[in-house]
Amino acid sequence: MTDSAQTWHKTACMLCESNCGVEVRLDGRRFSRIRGNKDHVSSNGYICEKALRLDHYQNHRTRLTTPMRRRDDGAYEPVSWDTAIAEVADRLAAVRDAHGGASIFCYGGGGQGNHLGGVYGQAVANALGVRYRSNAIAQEKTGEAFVEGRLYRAHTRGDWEHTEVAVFLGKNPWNSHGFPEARRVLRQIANDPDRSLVVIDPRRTKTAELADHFLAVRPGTDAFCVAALLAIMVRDDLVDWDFLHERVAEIEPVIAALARVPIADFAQRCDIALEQLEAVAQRIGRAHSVAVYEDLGIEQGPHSTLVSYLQRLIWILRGSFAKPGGIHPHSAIGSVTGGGSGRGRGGRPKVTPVTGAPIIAGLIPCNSIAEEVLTDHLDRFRAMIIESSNPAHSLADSPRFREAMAALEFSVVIDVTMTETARLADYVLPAASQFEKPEAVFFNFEFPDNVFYLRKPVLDPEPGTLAEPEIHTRLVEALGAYTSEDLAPLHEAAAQGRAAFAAAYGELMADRPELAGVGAAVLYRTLGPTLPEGLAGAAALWFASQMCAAAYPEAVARAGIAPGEAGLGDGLFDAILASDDGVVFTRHLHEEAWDLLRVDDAKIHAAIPRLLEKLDALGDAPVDHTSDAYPYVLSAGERRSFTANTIFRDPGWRKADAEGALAISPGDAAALGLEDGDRVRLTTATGAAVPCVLIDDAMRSGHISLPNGMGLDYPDETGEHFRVGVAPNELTALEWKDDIAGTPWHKHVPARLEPLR
Ligand SMILES: Nc1nc2c(c(=O)[nH]1)N[C@H]1C(S)=C(S)[C@@H](COP(=O)(O)OP(=O)(O)OC[C@H]3O[C@@H](n4cnc5c(=O)[nH]c(N)nc54)[C@H](O)[C@@H]3O)O[C@H]1N2
Ligand SMILES: Nc1nc2c(c(=O)[nH]1)N[C@H]1C(S)=C(S)[C@@H](COP(=O)(O)OP(=O)(O)OC[C@H]3O[C@@H](n4cnc5c(=O)[nH]c(N)nc54)[C@H](O)[C@@H]3O)O[C@H]1N2
Ligand code: SF4
Ligand SMILES: [Mo]
Repeated sequence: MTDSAQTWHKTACMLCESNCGVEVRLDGRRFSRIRGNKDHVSSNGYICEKALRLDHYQNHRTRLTTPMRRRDDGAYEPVSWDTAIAEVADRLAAVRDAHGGASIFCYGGGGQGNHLGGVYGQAVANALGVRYRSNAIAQEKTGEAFVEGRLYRAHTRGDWEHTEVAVFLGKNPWNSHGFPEARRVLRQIANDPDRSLVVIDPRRTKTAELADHFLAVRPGTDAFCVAALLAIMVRDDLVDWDFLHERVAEIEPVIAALARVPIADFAQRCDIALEQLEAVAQRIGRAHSVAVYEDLGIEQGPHSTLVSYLQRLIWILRGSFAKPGGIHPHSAIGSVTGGGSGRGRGGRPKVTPVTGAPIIAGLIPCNSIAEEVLTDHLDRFRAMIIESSNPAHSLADSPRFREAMAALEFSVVIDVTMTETARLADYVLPAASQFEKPEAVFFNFEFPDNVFYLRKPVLDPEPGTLAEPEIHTRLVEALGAYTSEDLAPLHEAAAQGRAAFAAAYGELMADRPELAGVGAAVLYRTLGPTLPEGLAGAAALWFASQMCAAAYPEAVARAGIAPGEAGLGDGLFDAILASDDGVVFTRHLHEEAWDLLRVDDAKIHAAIPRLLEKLDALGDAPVDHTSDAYPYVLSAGERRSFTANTIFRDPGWRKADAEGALAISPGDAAALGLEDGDRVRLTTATGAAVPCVLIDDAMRSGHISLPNGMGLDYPDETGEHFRVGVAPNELTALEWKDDIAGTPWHKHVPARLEPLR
């Protein structure tokens, strides 16, 4: 073997939000070996089985290597980059000129491992006057954002490493991870007699098997379950009154509402024994700290925003905040929500233009997107820019989304491969892969030490592809946002050093405030060329670092960051560029958590009247939405060992569960005369499929489950396309959604099963 084949290159796994540090060895452009990076600042060498398969992302049969333009007959033809950029810019400008920037909708901008491109995509959006955008977060976390916006105006996370009682609510970290070294942490809690693991899930997941308390809730009834738990805590005085008096405003109406909860009735509705709920309440009630992690199991089901609220009351009642083992807000270096959108005249829109759906965290609800297109309303969306996302597969009711894309005047997709969505677009622009450019995520949610990792390219871009910073900057320039004369002073200043550059950049933005919106492109063109080779795409982080240092100067300094030529933010940027293993960018003290809440009185505002009304009305709500025609509850899209959204397209990456079987309880299978491996007809109100069956005694009777990310088209050796497994959103519907946040009920789809024999 040559030396280069022996070299380990540091990067990250981008299959889930944990982004564990990995090292890869190359054989040409193939990843010949992969291992965890022991020096990585947050993952410390930890990886799961999926990371070992990353070569299936980097090397496969459907990598795009040239821009594509759709012809009138629907087929795609390759075009040059110059043609593609000029035509895409012209077509977008034409839609803007005819109908305004608000008629152009942006979707995506990042996935599980790549958020840097999205910063530059925002520059294109700003150049066009785009006002509406969304991404996958608006089909999971906007209910949470609604609640946290009212309680304390911050995003929070739990301290899983230290908490005494960890509660996982509709979250299966054994499979889905989501925090550093998830499996190690789960095992540690499970093995420690002084700590407890509580799991609330209808399925006895791997996480549930480790639990001290497993509440096998009836699907869709978590609101009853958590309300009963809270009511027991109030009834039995398991509440930290000192904390409530000192740190919480408006607690009285909350306590009063909880005192009205009919505990025994609610326990029955969620199908959990009263004694079990009491035992959990007692355990939480005597704990020094408790932290709750909610995820898709409740976010994509009935009453989801209400449950997001109720679960937070658990740790609020216990005062488990701003201390080790508790819940904490965190610093940020960038944002994955719509923070930057909707600038300009009239401020940020609060509802969508056609259906008036609520915009939360700057994102329009995913279930409303197609309806904002398929109408003759004058303010409908007429064009879409989609990046790093596969909404024709991942949004509810795929047929409706396909219809919406067909109705657009113009669409462009930026992706590494010809996805289900790309195949509906007018133009497809091929991006360099995540291992061929600098990348980073803004999923930086740790406290008191928060970490950021800029990964450097392992390979040169695949010929024919460009990295997103270059693609977007070319689009911004084709749209005429600035001229090369505008940038000349910055080029000169950049040659003199960072201090001169900072001064010149500040001057330009003061003179030409309209350029602030395309600042990322300006930085890429001017600061980018002065950065180490291959890292020009990191230029926008220079600005993000300044903002971060300005927001948390003491915490950045405490993290050991020394000021650079142009101040502390400049020093932070250099530290990020220099590190191969990630950096701690802020180090807070626990009591400073209160300063991170964006409320004037540094208090938690416990009462959310709209949700307290819902709590009072809960007794009248049905326990589920099944019927004689659709007697099962289908979880359409659970995370398994071998699912990774739609990041891998080659089905050959799976070592197990190749087809993505439909999991069903032994009793239900027997009643239908089904055996393992049988095919069954699965029907919902919107679609039907014929999955194979996996009989699994971890399933509750009446609950069935399909994995996410399946049903992608992929060519065999002859070029013939085939599809493995069920695409879940052929089975879901736009109307099944939360009435506050508009998040879909992917985990609660009424369904029918019919044996084929
Ligand atoms: N292996 C793998 N890991 C991933 C991903 C992946 O594709 N594959 N995707 C990543 C992404 S994008 C995300 S958002 C996260 C999601 O991570 P999770 O939310 O943990 O993933 P899910 O398996 O979809 O749902 C979690 C649990 O909800 C349960 N559930 C279903 N219905 C109900 C209910 O009514 N009540 C309750 N309490 N629970 C219910 C399911 O049984 C399941 O165990 O995972 C990330 N990690
Ligand atoms: N029924 C059902 N639907 C669901 C879910 C469910 O549980 N059930 N889960 C939902 C959730 S939580 C999520 S997060 C979404 C995920 O769904 P999406 O947000 O659509 O994202 P991914 O499937 O992760 O797709 C990532 C895309 O990025 C592309 N890509 C990879 N690398 C690059 C790159 O470097 N540059 C560019 N430009 N593109 C790149 C990939 O090819 C792929 O097309 O699905 C949601 N949909
Ligand atoms: S899939 Fe997630 S947990 Fe597994 S190695 Fe990749 S980033 Fe880490
Ligand atoms: Mo997600």
